[in-house]
Amino acid sequence: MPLSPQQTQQFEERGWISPIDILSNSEAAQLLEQYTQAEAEFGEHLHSENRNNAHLQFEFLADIVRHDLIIDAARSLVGSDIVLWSTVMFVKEPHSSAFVSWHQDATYMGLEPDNFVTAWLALTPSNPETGCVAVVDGSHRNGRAAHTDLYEPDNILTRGQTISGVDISTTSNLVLAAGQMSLHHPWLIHGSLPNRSSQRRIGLAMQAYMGSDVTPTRGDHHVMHIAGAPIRREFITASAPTGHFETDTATRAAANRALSNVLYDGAELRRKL
Ligand SMILES: O=C(O)CCC(=O)C(=O)O
Repeated sequence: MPLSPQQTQQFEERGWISPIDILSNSEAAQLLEQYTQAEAEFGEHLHSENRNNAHLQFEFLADIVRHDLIIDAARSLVGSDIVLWSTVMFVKEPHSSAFVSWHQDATYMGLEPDNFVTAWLALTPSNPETGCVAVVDGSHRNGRAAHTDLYEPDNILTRGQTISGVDISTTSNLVLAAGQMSLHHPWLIHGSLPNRSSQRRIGLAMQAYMGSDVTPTRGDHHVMHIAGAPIRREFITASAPTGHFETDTATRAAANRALSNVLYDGAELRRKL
């Protein structure tokens, strides 16, 4: 179902929409079960230093990123020709100090113009206790903010890129039940606090669904086709998983290498991705 006019207006004015129902309770439980099983079986391919682009290796995640309701929502914002740039599994273990510093997604992505949107799907409840995503309402309208790379060990972001001076008392929490999704604008300032609960907080960030006018400003970009016109030649096609483990591992590894080069462009240090 496309977004309503009220939802698209909220996106324009506030930079986010939440919550949006995507999966039923039983579908969400099944997705969590599939993810947990994949972690147990293929631990080397799904852990805190290997959490990018898992949708290129695991079919159940490739199916989710092409879920009709998610595509409909993305289409309402970026148009009908859509590719997916990458995904990140944002996992916070119970009572862990992992956090995400205040940042804007578009800062390090090497893409222009900003006709793209991040979708964040909750596999487990995401709320203030579990460390949900919080946003600075309307901050996307102020353009690019200065970031400093802090590389704190508990910061989940690659370079620990941080916008200073965000007053947490003014942020809005995007509270989601498992199976619900939020959408945020590439210039919206957002982050998240540690998980103080006794359950895992797991989200799949589809980062980002891009419209047909978006082009790279630097680096190689491996993208998956989602809807409409074929992938343009400015991008490298990342095929959906084939079910052949070696092929899918290689596809994901190539995409992650290119992604790492883009995200760390100009950085003094590199962490493992
Ligand atoms: O999962 C989180 O806590 C942060 C997610 C995030 O930064 C993003 O989806 O862009």
